[in-house]
Amino acid sequence: RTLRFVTTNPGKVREAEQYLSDVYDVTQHDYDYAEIQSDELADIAARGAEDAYEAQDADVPIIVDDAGLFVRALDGFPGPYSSYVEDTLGIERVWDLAEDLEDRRGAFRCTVAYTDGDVTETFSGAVQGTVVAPRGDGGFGYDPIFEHDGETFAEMDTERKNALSHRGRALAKLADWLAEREN
Ligand code: ITT
Ligand code: NA
Repeated sequence: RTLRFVTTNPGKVREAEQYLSDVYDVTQHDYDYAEIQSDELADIAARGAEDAYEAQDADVPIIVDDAGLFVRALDGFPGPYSSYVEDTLGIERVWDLAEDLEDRRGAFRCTVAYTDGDVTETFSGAVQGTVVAPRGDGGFGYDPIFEHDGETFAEMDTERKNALSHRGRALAKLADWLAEREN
């Protein structure tokens, strides 16, 4: 069985495969869904999944993943704008902003939306951490500046990051839900 993962980010696909590949063939699917303006990752992901489902000329289940880094003392910035901020400022300059803060705590949040055309369901996960100067060359995105328990996510391998991460938690819920529906 195939699951189409609508994303431009191969790092996300790699992480999803670890949870889903015993049952599903997870394939990266190109579809430029219009991201609705919302502060809620779940709304953005669910609408994106439904749009992508409608747009394909097949009836393959779709997943979409919307994620972001939320820095507490910056009122949750960059949050839903994380992708834009990574592309424009870059993570080095996000660190520059955070460096001056007394409280550098933040969280990664992720929502994975699944739809099979009949049912749409969202699964969320979060992980707390601290924004630090960049370290490590694994992972992707903000991983080098996000430290959890003394290690940045970029210093961890995929398996270890998944065991702790926002996405890993959301994917674990999705995998459980899919397994339950099979029975
Ligand atoms: P798609 O929308 O095509 O899936 P994207 O990378 O733009 O790819 P998001 O909008 O969900 O995905 O990501 C928002 C930003 O957060 C983007 O800059 C990502 O690099 C970053 N991000 C998401 N998950 C992350 C993770 O696990 N570790 C580090 N950065 C992450
Ligand atoms: Na995006």
